[in-house]
Amino acid sequence: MFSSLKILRSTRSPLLMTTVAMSVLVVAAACASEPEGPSSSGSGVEATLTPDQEATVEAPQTAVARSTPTAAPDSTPGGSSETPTQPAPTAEPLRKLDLERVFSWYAPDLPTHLEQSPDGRILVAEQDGRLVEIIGGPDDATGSTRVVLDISERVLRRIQEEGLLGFAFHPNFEQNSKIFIYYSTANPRRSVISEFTFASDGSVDEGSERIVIEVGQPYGNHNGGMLAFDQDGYLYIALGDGGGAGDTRGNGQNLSTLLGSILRIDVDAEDVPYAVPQDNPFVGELAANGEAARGEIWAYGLRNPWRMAFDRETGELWAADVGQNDIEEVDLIVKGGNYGWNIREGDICYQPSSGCEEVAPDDLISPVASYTHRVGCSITGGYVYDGSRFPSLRGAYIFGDFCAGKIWALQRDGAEFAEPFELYSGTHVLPAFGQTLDGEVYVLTYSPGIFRFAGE
Ligand SMILES: [Ca+2]
Repeated sequence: MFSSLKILRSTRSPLLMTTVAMSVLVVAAACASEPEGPSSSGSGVEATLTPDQEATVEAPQTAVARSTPTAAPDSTPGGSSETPTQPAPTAEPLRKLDLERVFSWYAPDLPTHLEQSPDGRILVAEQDGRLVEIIGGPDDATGSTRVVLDISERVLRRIQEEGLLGFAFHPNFEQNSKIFIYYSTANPRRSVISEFTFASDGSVDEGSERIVIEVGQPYGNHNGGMLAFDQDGYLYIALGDGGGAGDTRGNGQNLSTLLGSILRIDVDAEDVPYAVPQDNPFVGELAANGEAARGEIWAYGLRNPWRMAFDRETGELWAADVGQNDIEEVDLIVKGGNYGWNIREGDICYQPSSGCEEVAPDDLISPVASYTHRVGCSITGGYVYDGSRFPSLRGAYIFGDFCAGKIWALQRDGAEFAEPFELYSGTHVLPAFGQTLDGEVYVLTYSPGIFRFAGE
């Protein structure tokens, strides 16, 4: 699969810079926005819904009976040598659910991530640069919060897609108290992934920062930002295409740049900030431009993977890739996979806008589910539900749309994916989800507050 890298013809052409009328909705972190930077049209804000689009309610156009993306024979998601087992199809039908507010005393300011540490503490990332611990249970009437880290001084959030965008606890957190954080910073504009260490008082020692990797960002949008560790202890980093609109620099298909990719690195290597696992797919390969491929890349052809997560049971990696003008997509990420951007948006041609098959590699991987901008504006990836409160959701991938306020469950039967089921439709702005150690899924909103499913 990886020895047959194709040399792609340059297909640069003047971009169709579709300007979509703004709605009243806030454009946020994950929204598909147009250039912010040298070639900016000035607004930095686009691709929200027009009022008539908002009024359109229809079932998402989905990928029914899609087959599982195939990887090289020696590859399994997460790098494990074991064959993932698929959860048995649930016998219980899905039903519409409500959302109920939890941790009611806490209204996170622009939340981007919620995760529970291996020792049981629930932390929320606030985009301006704070890491907040929630003290108290979800059903408690009162509780408190504690800012365990505030790096807002070093975090850049000039536009709404920048900021503190993700964190992950080291797999050996209980031994080493390490946490990894993704944030945007300036001069030059770049993404920083750093290791920090908790102090004995339970706060994060701001002075403990060890920079693991920095990635230059030509524009402020499309930063990805999710961090997650696989079952082998490697850190995965979601990066967008560098921003602007339409990926004019071709980063999505360029294996010699880290942009437009999901990386897999070893953060525990001795004497170096990080190491490249030698079983990564592009180690020693050449990019189409003749330059060395970046060995850090695990998968590519991504525009702005806004949230990714491992299935705790199978080890598979799910990602939601935000579309440009038309298609929002859910991808099952496999080793070496090329997810098509900017040749394709979803599984339709983007550049060239027709006949892209003629220039596309034959191994582009289609989304396992997708919907159009008639349904929403910007996908927000979630988690494979692994909790006990809603047995019917077990094994389903939960995701939503940032501005449409909809949440879906994507079920599968082995390699076949069902049409996503609309679990919830409301007015919440949905920047992110979170999952706790018990497998329950939480919904982060700007409403404000943190919610969970209710009402089954
Ligand atoms: Ca794609």
